[in-house]
Amino acid sequence: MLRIAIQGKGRLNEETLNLLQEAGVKLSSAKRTLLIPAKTFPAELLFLRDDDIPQAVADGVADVGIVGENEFMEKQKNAEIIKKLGFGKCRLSLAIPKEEDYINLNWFNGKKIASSYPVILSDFLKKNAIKADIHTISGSVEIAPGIGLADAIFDIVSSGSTLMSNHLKEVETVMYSEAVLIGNKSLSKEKEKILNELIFRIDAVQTAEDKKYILLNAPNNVLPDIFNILPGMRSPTVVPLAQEGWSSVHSVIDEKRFWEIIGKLKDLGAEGILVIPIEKMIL
Ligand code: PRT
Ligand code: ZN
Repeated sequence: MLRIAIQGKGRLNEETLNLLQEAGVKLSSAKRTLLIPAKTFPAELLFLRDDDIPQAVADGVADVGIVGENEFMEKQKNAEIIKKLGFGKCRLSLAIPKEEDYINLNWFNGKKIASSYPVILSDFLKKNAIKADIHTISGSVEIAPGIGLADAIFDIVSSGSTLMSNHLKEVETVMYSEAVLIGNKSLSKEKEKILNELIFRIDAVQTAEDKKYILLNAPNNVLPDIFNILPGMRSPTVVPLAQEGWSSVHSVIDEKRFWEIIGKLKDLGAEGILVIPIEKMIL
């Protein structure tokens, strides 16, 4: 049995549950108690505040956890990052009042900076030989300069709209973050085996996410050109159509190259193009 610590409420909760569900780790009960066994996988989910997840994993209260990389870095606990998960993306940045002139980091010398991430911030300041006063607060950091509590802030930024509505501007990005799977450093052989199965499944979900299955009809004389555009996993599948001289081609394409590929296929005379999402993909 593998115990997985996840955020009970908050920004990462829903996407974490979605990812686990797509990986076949479904909950046996919809009721939100602290600990819920999974129905179809030898795991149980422990719902915690994100702040407590790194410690729980380091101490072995949980075997693995899903938490923001920022929170993991801040807490400095003895666990390891196993995998980046591609959601909960944000950055940790320094921001100052909009009207201030800013040339470089020296602006922060002698200033007071409000933050919920004092460890990451002091490490960054030390590396850059800046001497500033860190004022640690646990929430509503962005209002600190406006009420005279600090000269600047160091906080999570996503779209930037919170900074804007508090008349602040982002001047330095210190780290990029996303949700990560972290693990205890000394798992038993049995738990390691379950974890490897979980990683395999998460990989299959993630690989499928940026791929599409494509089907199209094309005249046989343009097939070689179409194969050049559609490499497929090994090579495309080709099925002859009832209509003489035509084939149906099936393949997998990268979401990123989608519009470029579709345009080229149309130019080559492909017809009846179908594009279908892929749920899982095992390479
Ligand atoms: O209750 P618990 O302690 O579990 O949760 P929490 O309130 O401490 O954390 P929560 O749920 O707010 O965030 C969990 C994690 O989500 C963070 O540690 C980040 O890794 C990640 N994340 C991703 C974010 C954001 N994006 C985000 N935009 N966390 C917070 N924000 C906040 C930010 O603090 C700021 O107030 O959103 C505001 C900025 O957003 P923009 O879009 O206006 O720039
Ligand atoms: Zn928290």
